[in-house]
Amino acid sequence: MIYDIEYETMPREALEAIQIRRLQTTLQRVYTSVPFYRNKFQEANITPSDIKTLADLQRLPFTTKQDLRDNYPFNMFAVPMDTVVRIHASSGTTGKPTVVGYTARDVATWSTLMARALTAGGAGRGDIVHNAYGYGIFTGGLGVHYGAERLGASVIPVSGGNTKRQVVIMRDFKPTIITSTPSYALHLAEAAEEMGVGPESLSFKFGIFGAEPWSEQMRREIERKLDIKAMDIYGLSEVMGPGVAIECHEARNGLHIFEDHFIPEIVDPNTLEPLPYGETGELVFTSLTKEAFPVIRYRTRDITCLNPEPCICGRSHIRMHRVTGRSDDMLIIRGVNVFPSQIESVLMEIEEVEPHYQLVVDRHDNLDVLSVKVEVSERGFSDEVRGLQKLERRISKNIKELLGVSAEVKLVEPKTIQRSEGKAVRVVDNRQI
Ligand code: DLL
Repeated sequence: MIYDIEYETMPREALEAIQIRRLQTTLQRVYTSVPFYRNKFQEANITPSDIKTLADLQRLPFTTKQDLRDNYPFNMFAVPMDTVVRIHASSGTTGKPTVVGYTARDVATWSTLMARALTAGGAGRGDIVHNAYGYGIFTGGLGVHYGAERLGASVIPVSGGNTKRQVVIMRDFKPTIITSTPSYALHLAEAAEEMGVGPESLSFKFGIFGAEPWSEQMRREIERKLDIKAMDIYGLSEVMGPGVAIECHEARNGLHIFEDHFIPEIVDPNTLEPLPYGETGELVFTSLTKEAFPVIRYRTRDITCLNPEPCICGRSHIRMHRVTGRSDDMLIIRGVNVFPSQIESVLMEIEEVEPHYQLVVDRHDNLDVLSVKVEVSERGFSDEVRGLQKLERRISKNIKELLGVSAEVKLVEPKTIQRSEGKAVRVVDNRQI
């Protein structure tokens, strides 16, 4: 099934005609309404009317996460606040998260694109969607929710956590579609097994998983444990939220990017030169229909490649390979985006510790576990054990409050964290995904 047959199967030429028209409208919008973009364009000596073809897009400057932070909270908005009906923010950042806004029309567009995505992932009217993405300032919960309602499915807004209750709901309400991060899906499957609720007592047909990297092996494990077909869904708050791209359940070979709303490019993350189809590099997006928060050549930092080959499902939209990594050091811990520098800034506020630390990420029972090893200063070290435990708890609480992730803090003796001659090894990621 294809939700929006006209747009999703549109021949290339017609699609590109729509893209250039929408791109020009977007450029006019940001040029007149967002000082940041106007200044950037002026520095590059470009006005929106210079962009006449899609190839001209490459003349425009890039936008980075730092640019969004510099314009915190609302200076990137292209509409007056009284037309903004929703605000989300990127998960888990200190002081300055990246804040995104939506007009009523943006929410409607997002819902439609999510309805498209859920359809591509196997859902339809009459399905019951167990939506275990977190509800709140994270875009996952509400994004999927609105899309499922738009589709005419029934949504269970179960959100993340309270796993045992989720298993009871899964058994009793008989949901047919599950949406969550892939790691939480596995955790749920195992919790169900422990409670004696095997796949034969469940009714899931399809699962639509994303918000963090996962592998083909993980897909097979989830499929086996829940007896479903699992699809990969991609998105990011800055570009919209979930529903920027999704695998179709027919081919499950690359994620279709909804190109009538977003133009993807792949660039070399070091030189920023555009790369041809098939080559792996950093994914860059320009939005074509967003009103409140348009983005021009936004550097996602996600590493992937594009495949323009036609797909057996009939959709004409280009496919991106699953995301294989990042061109920065961002970690995703239980769906929360965390930069090591943010943990560092929490540690630096604490007098009794040294700026020598290491983050260790493991996966236990399919849930990410973050430990922070940090050296106590000589002065702090002479403290008694109880004092040290108290300090660990205090640091852990600060990390939770500022970043939204739980971390087990381990204080270690001065000078025990290995020094490096080059870049310090700040992160040890033991997750096998
Ligand atoms: O994670 C939006 C989302 C919600 C996508 C639910 C899919 C499902 P952010 O919190 O802004 O938004 O995080 C965006 O998460 O740049 C990627 O690094 C990563 N990411 C998202 N989807 C995938 C995926 C949401 N399918 C960041 N595979 C992105 C790998 C993903 N990484």
